[in-house]
Amino acid sequence: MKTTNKLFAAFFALTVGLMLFTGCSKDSNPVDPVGVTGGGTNQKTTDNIDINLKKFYVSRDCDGIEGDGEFDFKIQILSSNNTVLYTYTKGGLHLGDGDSFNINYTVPLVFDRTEGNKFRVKFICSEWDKPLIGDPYRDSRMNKRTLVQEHIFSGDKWSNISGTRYLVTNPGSDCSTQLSYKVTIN
Ligand SMILES: [Ca+2]
Ligand SMILES: [Ca+2]
Repeated sequence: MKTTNKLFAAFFALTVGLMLFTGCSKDSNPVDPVGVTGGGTNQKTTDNIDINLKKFYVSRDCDGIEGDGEFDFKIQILSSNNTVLYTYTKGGLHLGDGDSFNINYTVPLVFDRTEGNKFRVKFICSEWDKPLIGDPYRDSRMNKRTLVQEHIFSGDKWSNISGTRYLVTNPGSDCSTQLSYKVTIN
């Protein structure tokens, strides 16, 4: 009888042990889904983007021996649906070949990191001439000359953001200006 009781007790203990072990295994399972969910919340949905408008530079002043050119320009930053997010204007600049005007202004913006989202930097430039009689008019070669650079979000990054960017009006001609700017993703 004693031997039978011992065997029964040993069997009972083993069975209870297995049940406890199985129970513990089931309880520990919910830990994994919590880890997956925690990783998902780290996805970045927006970028803080600084656009530093650096300099307006005159390669050739559009006036030759008549002296310095008379410039005005406008810079706009546009969203993907063409909403104007920022405008910078400057007029009355008298600048000759190789002269420049320092803008050095940073525009802080926030854009969604969604595939195909974009923003644009638009540069519009004019040079003015004055006849002997009558009102000043815009030089036909620099009459609201407009350049646009697009920056598109695709495959986890923005396009055209390495180094200083240049928008050059009439490159290589004797009536040519440029805007330089730099994009920084924070
Ligand atoms: Ca001119
Ligand atoms: Ca002029």
